[in-house]
Order: sequence, then structure tokens, then C-alpha cells
Amino acid sequence: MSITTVSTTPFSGQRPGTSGLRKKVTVFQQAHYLENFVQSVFDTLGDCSGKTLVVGGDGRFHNRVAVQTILRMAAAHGFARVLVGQGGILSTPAVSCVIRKHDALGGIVLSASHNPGGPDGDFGIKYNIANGGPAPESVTEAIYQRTESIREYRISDAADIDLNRIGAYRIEAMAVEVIDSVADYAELMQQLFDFDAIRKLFAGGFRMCFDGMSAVSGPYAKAIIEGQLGAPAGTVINAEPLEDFGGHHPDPNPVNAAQLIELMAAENAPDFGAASDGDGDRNMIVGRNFQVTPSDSLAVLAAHATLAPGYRAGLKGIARSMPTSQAADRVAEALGIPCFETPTGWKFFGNLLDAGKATLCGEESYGTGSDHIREKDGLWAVLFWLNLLAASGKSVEQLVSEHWARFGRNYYSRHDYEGVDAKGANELMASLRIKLATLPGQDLGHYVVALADDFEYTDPVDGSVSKQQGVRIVMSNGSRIVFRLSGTGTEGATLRVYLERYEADPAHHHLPTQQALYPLILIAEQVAGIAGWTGRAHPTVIT
Ligand code: G16
Repeated sequence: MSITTVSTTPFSGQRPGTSGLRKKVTVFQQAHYLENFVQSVFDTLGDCSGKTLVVGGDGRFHNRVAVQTILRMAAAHGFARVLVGQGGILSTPAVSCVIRKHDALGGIVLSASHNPGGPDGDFGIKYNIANGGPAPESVTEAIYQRTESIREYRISDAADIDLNRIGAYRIEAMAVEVIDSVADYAELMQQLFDFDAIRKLFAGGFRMCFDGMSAVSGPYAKAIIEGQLGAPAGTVINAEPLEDFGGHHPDPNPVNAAQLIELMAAENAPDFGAASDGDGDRNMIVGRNFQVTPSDSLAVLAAHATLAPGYRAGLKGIARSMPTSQAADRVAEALGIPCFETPTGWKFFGNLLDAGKATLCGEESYGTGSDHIREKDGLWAVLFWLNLLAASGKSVEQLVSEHWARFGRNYYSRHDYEGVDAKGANELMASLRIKLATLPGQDLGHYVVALADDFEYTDPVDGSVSKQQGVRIVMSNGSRIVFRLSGTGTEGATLRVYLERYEADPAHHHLPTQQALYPLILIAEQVAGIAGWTGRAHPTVIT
């Protein structure tokens, strides 16, 4: 074994987006592309002697190749030890859990999350810091700057290690431990939730369907839900992680998890349905013929959190991304705790969690989590719901309807215009920004604009400022329209339009969502000229 220094030249565009660097697999397959980025991460970290690194991914195509390369480079950089998931597999929440439990310096997550996989699909890489969470912008920006000037990287010529076999290996002076992908994570879940109560629920005939979407959550859900909680075999469907996710889009929303939605709407449907995404950090919650929005899910979990053993002491605060509905704000107000509004991106929650300012966090994009780790956590949210169902004896629909009756309902929907021309999308945003100053006080339909701005966030812990995080038009009654461009797509641009209407009166809580939001949908088109700028008369995905 020996370490060589390889000359290279920078690739343009290696700036991490909302969640790491995401590109087509074919881009990552170019010689030196992955190596340049990994060396830039290591150079940003500096001396890593004596330190531990965690490496794992969602099992998508290119995962194993990338893991072996990273191991050889970590050895060349002088890490003392790397913990890698068996088969190269670790869900994103599991990486966060393992980093924290084993006091690692950080971890590398290989995933493009909910983006499709396979040779023509997407791949991604993200660095997480010692708290287990995604690196903050100061770090990702330093990594990016490094990619712009990189001239060489260092790599060992060691042979591949056997990722399938749990055990200890060595590359150069570095120890490699192939670990059970599930064990540490499952142990943490047992500390947070009442497994006995959930076991009794299943023993009493409660039926559930968990859709692993042929992605990374399957092994975790099988081990915990079927193995430890005693749900019957077959409760977890699409349980085996496949390199191309079976050709499906591993995004747990009603459009992509159509099989689950159909099952939950059928006669004799299970009591509870759930799905997770490519890397296991997102979740969708479904009752019998009843879909729960991620924003409502966060609010319901917050309102009942003390039913779960890990949260019995109560919540310190709640944090949500700006476009997420304000349902959680009402719960925070009732509990007398703060509610923080952050830009989109889980990395913005890290400081709040580390500082003990927030306990639960959530995003409209099917992400929910807490201070148990520093990533959103799909299976955690599902277990939390199971705990609530077991402790309350109520159905999903009952819990949510009662919640609306108490707090009012925030009708909510996101309209995505995927893969549109980037120039048109940027011009749409620019023209909206120009209009902002003229909007307050204007009558739009039945609404009056109270506030129109481009969301800017000052982190209450470190004072860092993030600008241009989404254009929001807030009406005098709290209803809102938010426009922003996705930071996770790999083709053209994706325009996201977020619509929210508050309804206090329980007599109006059961309208179809798109109907309830129709006046706001018309205003969004009127103000932004979406069809004109994007050439699309309709969104590609509505969630
Ligand atoms: C990532 C981020 C989330 C964000 C989501 C959508 O999720 O971690 O915080 O809400 O992308 O971001 P955008 O609207 O910019 O596409 P994931 O699950 O893809 O890692």
C-alpha cells in the first residue's frame, strides 16, 4: 500500500446547494470529480490525525464506488478511523446518530435524497459536522472555494475492502470498521419512544403499511417495526434498497407514493400508513383515506409530544422553515414556547438545536425531526406517530381533526414547476422582487397584502445572515403565498409556490385543499406571471 498525490484541475460548479452537492451520476463518474470535492472537504477540515470519520449512503447507484474512493482518500489524509455502514449503507439520520454516538469529527453522506437514482439518475455528497448535522454555510462555502483552486489530491492505492462483512479492516495506518447499519439508530429510537405500548398496539391487531420506496429506510423499518415492535411480516413494503429505487422516484408524497395512497384509500385499509425517501430522512404520514400534510404533522407531534417518553419533559421551542405552514406557531403559542422561522434547509436548525432553543423542527418538504440528532428523521416521525396512536387510542384522522378544531386549520399546498428554463425562473423571481415595495396595502382578490418581502434570516445564535431565501406575500389575515427556487434540483430550475390559508371555523375545515386555496392560486399567477415566465400553465407536482 502506498499513498500517491494526483494532479488535478478544478471543476466549475462544485458549490453545495440546499443539501450538499447534487449532480447527475455521469457528472460524478468523470475522472477526479468526486476526488476533487472530497479533497476540498478534507483540506477545509485541516489536520485530521486521531479523528474519526463516518461514511455511508443511501445505496443508490455509484454508492459503493464512491465509498471505496473516500476510504482511500481518508487514509491518505490521516484519519485515525472510519466507521462505514455495512454495504456502504447508512440512512442520513443514521449517519447523524453514529457521528454523535461515536464522537466523530464528522461524516460524509452519499445521497441525492429523493432525486431518482440509477446510471442516468442523480448522485450527491454532503459533509456533516461533529454535531451530526449538515455543515453550515460558512463551511460549505469554504469547501466550494477550495474546489475552485484545487491542484492535487492524495489517495491510497489500497485494494477495495469487503463492505458486505461487518468487521475491522485497515487501509494504510487508518482503521476501518464496517458497522451494522441499523443497530445504533435502533438503540436511540428505543430511548425516545414507548416500544412496549406500540408492541401492544400491534399485538391488538393494529395494521400498518410502511413504504420503503425501495430505498434506504427498508432495512431500518423492517428491523424496528417488524423485528422489535412485532408488526406482521409484510408490514414494510418495497423494503429492499435498490440502486435505482426500482425506477421510482423515492420521494414520499402522495404523487410518488401512489401505491401506498391507493392502499390507504381502499376498503379494509390499514389503520396507519407511512413512507420514507431515498436516504430515510423524509416521511409521509397517512391515515385511513386521510393524508396528513407535513406542516400539520409537525404541529400535531408538538401538541402531543409529552406522550412520548423522550419528550416527557416538554419542548424548549419549535422551529420550522419559512415556507412551512404556521400551524406549529399556534401550538408554540399555546405551550408558551418560542417558534423559530428559518430558511429552507435542515442546516439552519443545527444552531437552534445545539443551543437548546428548539426541540422539534419541521419543514413542508416532508421533513420532521428533533434534537435527538441533527438531521430530519423519517422513521423517527413514524415511530412518534405510532407512539401517539398507541397512547391516545385515537385514529390519525381523529387526532388531526381534533387538532384543527382546537387550533384552526392551516390549509396548505405546494405547487412545483419542475425542470423549467433557469433563465425564465430567475427572471420571474427578479421581477417579483422589483414589485415587492408596491404590494403592501394592495387589494388582491378578497385579500389585502400586509407584507411583501424577500425573506432574510439572522441566525439568533451566531448572528450569520442569509439573504434572498424566498419571496413572501403575506395577507392581512395571515394567509400567504411564497415563491422560491429549489436548491436541490439537477436539471434547469424548479419553481416552488407555497400556498397557505388559515381557517378558524371548524364548519369550514373539510374542504378539498386545492378548492380552499383556489383564490390564492389565482393571485399567485396574477402577481408572478408564472405561465408567462415558465411556459407552464400548470404545476408538474402538487403536494
Ligand atoms: C433538502 C433539505 C431540506 C429542504 C429540501 C427541499 O431535503 O435538507 O431542508 O427542505 O431539500 O429543498 P429545495 O426546496 O431547495 O429543493 P433532502 O431530503 O433533499 O435532503
